[in-house]
Amino acid sequence: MTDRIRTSCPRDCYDGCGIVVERVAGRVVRVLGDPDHPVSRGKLCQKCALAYNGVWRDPEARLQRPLRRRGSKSDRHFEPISWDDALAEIADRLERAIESHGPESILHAHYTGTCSLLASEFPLRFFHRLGATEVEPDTICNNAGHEALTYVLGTSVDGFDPKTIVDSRCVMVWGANPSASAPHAHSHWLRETSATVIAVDPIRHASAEQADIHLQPFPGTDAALAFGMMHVIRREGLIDEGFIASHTVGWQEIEPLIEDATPRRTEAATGVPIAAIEEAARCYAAGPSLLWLGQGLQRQPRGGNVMRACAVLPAITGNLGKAGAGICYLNGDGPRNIDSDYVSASQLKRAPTPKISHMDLADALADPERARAFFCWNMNVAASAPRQRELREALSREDLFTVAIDLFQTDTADYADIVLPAASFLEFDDLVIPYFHLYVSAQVKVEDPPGEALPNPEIFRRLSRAMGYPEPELYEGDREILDVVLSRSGLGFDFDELADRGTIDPFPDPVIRFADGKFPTPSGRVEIASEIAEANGHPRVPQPHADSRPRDGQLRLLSPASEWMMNDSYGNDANVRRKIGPASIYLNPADAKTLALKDGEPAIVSSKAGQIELRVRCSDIVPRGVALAYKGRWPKLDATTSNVNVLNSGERADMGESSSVHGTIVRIAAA
Ligand SMILES: Nc1nc2c(c(=O)[nH]1)N[C@H]1C(S)=C(S)[C@@H](COP(=O)(O)OP(=O)(O)OC[C@H]3O[C@@H](n4cnc5c(=O)[nH]c(N)nc54)[C@H](O)[C@@H]3O)O[C@H]1N2
Ligand SMILES: Nc1nc2c(c(=O)[nH]1)N[C@H]1C(S)=C(S)[C@@H](COP(=O)(O)OP(=O)(O)OC[C@H]3O[C@@H](n4cnc5c(=O)[nH]c(N)nc54)[C@H](O)[C@@H]3O)O[C@H]1N2
Ligand SMILES: [Mo]
Repeated sequence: MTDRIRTSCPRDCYDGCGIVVERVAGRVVRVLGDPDHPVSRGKLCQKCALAYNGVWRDPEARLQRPLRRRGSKSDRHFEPISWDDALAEIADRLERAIESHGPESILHAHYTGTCSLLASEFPLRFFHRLGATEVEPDTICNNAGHEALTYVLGTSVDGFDPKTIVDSRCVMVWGANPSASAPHAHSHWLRETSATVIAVDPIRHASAEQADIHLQPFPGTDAALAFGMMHVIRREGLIDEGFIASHTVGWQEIEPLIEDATPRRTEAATGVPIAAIEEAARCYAAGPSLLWLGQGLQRQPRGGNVMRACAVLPAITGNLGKAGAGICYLNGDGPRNIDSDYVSASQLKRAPTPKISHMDLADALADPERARAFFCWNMNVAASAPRQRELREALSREDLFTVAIDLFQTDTADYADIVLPAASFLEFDDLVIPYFHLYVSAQVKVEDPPGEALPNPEIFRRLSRAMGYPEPELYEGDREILDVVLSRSGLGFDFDELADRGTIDPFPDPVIRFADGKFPTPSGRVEIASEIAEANGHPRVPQPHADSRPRDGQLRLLSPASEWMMNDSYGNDANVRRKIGPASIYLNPADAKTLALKDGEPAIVSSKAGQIELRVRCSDIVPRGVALAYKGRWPKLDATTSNVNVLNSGERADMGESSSVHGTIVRIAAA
């Protein structure tokens, strides 16, 4: 007998697809896109279709039992142990670390390996109670953008409702690549609109190719480009003076900088032709216009400044607070009223949580005084974090007690003392709160986890018990939490109804952000000039800065999302590996020629952080001076036992202690 169950994809992806799982006699046979879901429309993206019908459901590939390391870290030898033994050993080692060096000597790194609510937030209850040092999650991804947009708008998580596109005349996608990172937005939302689509990206990826206008700035020059567009807008009388007067502060302070940002200077700084700057500026200013600021955009040495500069565009053209207009970075819980703070129970903290940046993880873990124990969950730092070589050395410390919690034996798990097997999203109930569309979705259990694997929340309830903690919050059941969250949201449905429908759209009419003209900044207005930014050591207003081009035959390396991988989550799927082929670096044919590199041949790519051998691929989607190598490969599955992050020096962006990985400068020579 075949039955079909609705559930939802909890990956860190803009799309947030609805899923239908087909079971025969209670056994899952296929994982498909939900035909009734407004985003997936019956189709999963190609990578999830492969992985969810491949390695994610392959019990042989999955971790099934807790493991304990035998021998030294370099041996990578593990033996199964019982949950009780694993938990007892962890508790004992944590107690010893607390006694000798305090709870802050226990570090934990986590990110968005799964974004479902309980699996990502509930474990924080344990770490809050413990008093562990948190490796600030967003520093690996998007924290510069969060800080920057908060200066300007007072929030970085109240983006436009994608539904409002019906009233838009222009959609500008700046530094995001939906064709990889939001495949359904690429093939439906952007393809079906009658609005003019402008893509701003150094790479001519499929979304840029499909756009009406593609501006191709050199990486790290976007602030100069935004100023150049503002120059044209002001020169042509297209600014919205009423909006500026009543809803912004700092216009006079930025005007002289805009005056100076002539199209000629902008072209010289960014490489974007004057005619294209003018065409895009006119189209955007006429509006109503949407501005989607990607996360790739801010992974730059001056990424915070870039985001602030771009965020001035909607403010001076009145493209805020009305239908068809707005700016989107990410959407938080926002109007859905999801109380994620309740799920993470910050009241369990006994002192403010000590935090470090991912940019400092390798140094912190290398230091026996700072780090006695390390937990890595929902994350595979040995693949995704900067300074891969130093990080691996630090993880090799025999006296660093390490716990990895994952579905798979990742590169990070290879360094663990104890590996705990986690259940996948198909194996427990949870909530999915997508971060682009304003829907609410159910993650529904369709089968039991393999072997003894457990969902994250249950793992952390057991850890709390092993530590002997008395606080009842640490033991609250999943269903109870889901009920409380949904009832507090006031959205009018419970988990059973949501599970039945898969996804509910609580807002049939597009939500218009800032419709009341109020912004959660100190002045209540859009802060083009920000006193808080100034107090934090930044210029009062964004600057028309452009990074200089690499010299002496060096190139700027971009390592964004691949259409076939989901960060590093699918790097171990055999079919995904076939699609991505050997580890490669894409270059403009003219650069390859200058550097005497041949298509298909190996090259040594080096940066100040390290080096790696990659296969050269010539492609004219990459502009001159730029190199492209996708993130997400599993180091141990390649002959180099490393990936592109061996080149990432971990230098910080200008804000948020955040990654500037797209600012990496490399030299390439034939192997
Ligand atoms: N060079 C370069 N590096 C980058 C980036 C870049 O642009 N360039 N981007 C950065 C960005 S934006 C990000 S977000 C990071 C992402 O880096 P990571 O967070 O390391 O990658 P993910 O693939 O999201 O998730 C990691 C792990 O979570 C596990 N997982 C999935 N579901 C569960 C679960 O339910 N429980 C548990 N315990 N584990 C689970 C997966 O099996 C996977 O091993 O990488 C960063 N690294
Ligand atoms: N298939 C797939 N989807 C994913 C992910 C994945 O790994 N694979 N990862 C998920 C995660 S964690 C995140 S954070 C998002 C990220 O998704 P996006 O927001 O799309 O960000 P990136 O993929 O890092 O980069 C997007 C684009 O930014 C461009 N870019 C780089 N530097 C600059 C610059 O200086 N200026 C401009 N204008 N553009 C620049 C890159 O060329 C790239 O095309 O995607 C999510 N979705
Ligand atoms: Mo990310």
